[in-house]
Amino acid sequence: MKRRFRRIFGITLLFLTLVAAIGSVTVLGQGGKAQASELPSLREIYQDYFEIGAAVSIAGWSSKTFDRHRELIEHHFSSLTAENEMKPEALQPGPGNFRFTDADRMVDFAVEQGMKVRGHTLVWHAQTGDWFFRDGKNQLIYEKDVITEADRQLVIDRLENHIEVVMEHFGDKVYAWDVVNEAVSDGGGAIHRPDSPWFQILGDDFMKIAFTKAHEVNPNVKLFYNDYNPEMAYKRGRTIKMLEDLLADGVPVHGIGIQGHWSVDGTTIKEIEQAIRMYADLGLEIHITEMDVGMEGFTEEQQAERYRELFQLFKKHSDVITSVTIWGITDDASWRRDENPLLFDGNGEPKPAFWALVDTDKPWYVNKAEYTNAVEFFNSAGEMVGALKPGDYNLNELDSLGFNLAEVTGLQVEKGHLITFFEQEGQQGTAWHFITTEDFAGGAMATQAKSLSIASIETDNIALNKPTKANVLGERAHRAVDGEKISSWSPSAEPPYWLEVDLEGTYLLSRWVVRLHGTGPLAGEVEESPFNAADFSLQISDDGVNWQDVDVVEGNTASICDRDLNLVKASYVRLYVTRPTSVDRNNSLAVYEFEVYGTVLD
Ligand code: 9MR
Repeated sequence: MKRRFRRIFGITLLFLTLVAAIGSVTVLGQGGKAQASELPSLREIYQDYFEIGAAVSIAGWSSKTFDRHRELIEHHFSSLTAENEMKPEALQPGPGNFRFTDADRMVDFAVEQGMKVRGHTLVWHAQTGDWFFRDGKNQLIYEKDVITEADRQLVIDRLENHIEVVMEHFGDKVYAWDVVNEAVSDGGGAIHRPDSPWFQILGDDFMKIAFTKAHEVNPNVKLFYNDYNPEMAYKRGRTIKMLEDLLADGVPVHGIGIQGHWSVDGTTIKEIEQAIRMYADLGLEIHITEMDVGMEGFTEEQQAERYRELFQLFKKHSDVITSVTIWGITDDASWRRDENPLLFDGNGEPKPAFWALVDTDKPWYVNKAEYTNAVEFFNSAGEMVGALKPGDYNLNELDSLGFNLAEVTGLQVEKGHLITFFEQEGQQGTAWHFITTEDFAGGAMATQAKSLSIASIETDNIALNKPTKANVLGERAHRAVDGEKISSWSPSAEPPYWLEVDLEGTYLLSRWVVRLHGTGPLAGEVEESPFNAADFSLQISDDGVNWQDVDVVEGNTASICDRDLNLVKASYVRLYVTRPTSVDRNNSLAVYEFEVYGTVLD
């Protein structure tokens, strides 16, 4: 069959020279770069859920994303935070020496664009001039053996004055302030971090003083306590205790800012969700204030998946999460630039992570293809000469072509998509499918195809309840495809063991999952176990006789093995296990479920 594809596709592209630049045929300029305003707008997508914000840098000494990426900022965000320009060091570098120029530029722009502004931050141990903490003799008060009442009062006056001048300057243009940033300790028994000069001089009173003053200056403004890791079990007990005490004391704290400097793995969704519930139970509003997801050796696709699951969580809790801010615009200007943690690359181009947020119900590549292209056509020089979005096309309707398909020698199909050429118009008759350029020789379709369609691939579990065979314990093999995660196929003899599924049709396979020993009730549903199958492979066949490996797993200990496939065609699949556990001489295999995802071809 594959050989026939090749022959047919030798003529396909000649035929496609008739395709016209109407409907969703896109003709792209050099490099195929899209304007920011042509992308779906995150601001519109999230308007019914929460404010979607970005941190921008404005000042000459910083990365100036505010000026460099104005179009992206306008298009995607409904809220802005100054990455550095509203910190004490920037606004009041010396006593009474207030500098608002940089921050004002951003605030004026936000007002013009109908955006909200989060103020960051009034009181912090970092990026704060040490003049705040010096006495009349220029001595650092927190280094003194004895801190007098006069010392304390001096620092309180400076704190209150800073809050007053800054909040009065911005007025209601700043609707929420991070009043205090990062006050909670990372370890030890104490609640407050010991290295904060505010704490060293004023003890925990500084929190109450700051929030009370801020509320007095502008009662319209929402007042936040902002920190890193307050969602994590190690830190949230202390954070909750601190906030509970403040609230019990009548201190006007309205919300918690969870910074959200995350990575692709690490803090689980469950842990974050628990924290969201706990803070909401205190009656606090929740802002995600500084989100970024470092890649740290993971792929852009994995990063996109993580952004997707985090935003799914935020949407689920959008009754209490009222704002989500991404800490920067482009990777090159991020404070974590080595980890490329943001939605746009250094050229301002959207990454998979951006596409993941466009619709969190779908994988990023499906979103991307719907808005840009699912198939790109290349000439022999490797230049893109045109592109098509998902849809159905009758070839003879597409005249006045914007690009010449006669010169097309290759195509690139977006992950999770399939281009199918049909013998007849209206997507009828014999069909020929492509998923990679590998099989695509160009040209040969001209005499045969009259229509084409481009679609994203459904991913049903196509092994579910299909006929099974196995070399050992065959009468129980069906338990691995019955959709029940408590029944298993559990051969215990001499490996190799194999279990075969007749798919009863021809499919393109995109993913396979095996739920092993550790997923079972007896093992206690653990994530890892040496009793999980160690070495095994997925094999495919056209006839149930001749088999070939398409994916090989070695040294596995995970309880769930979940792997993507580079779309392969098969009518039969087989799980082939050569090492049933990682434990010497233990040959007991347990497969609770063997799932294969794909789309029907015939
Ligand atoms: O992103 C900010 C970076 O440009 C500054 O150099 C740095 C200085 O401390 O502060 C960064 O922003 C921090 C934020 O204000 C508070 N939470 C942690 C952020 C990342 O360090």
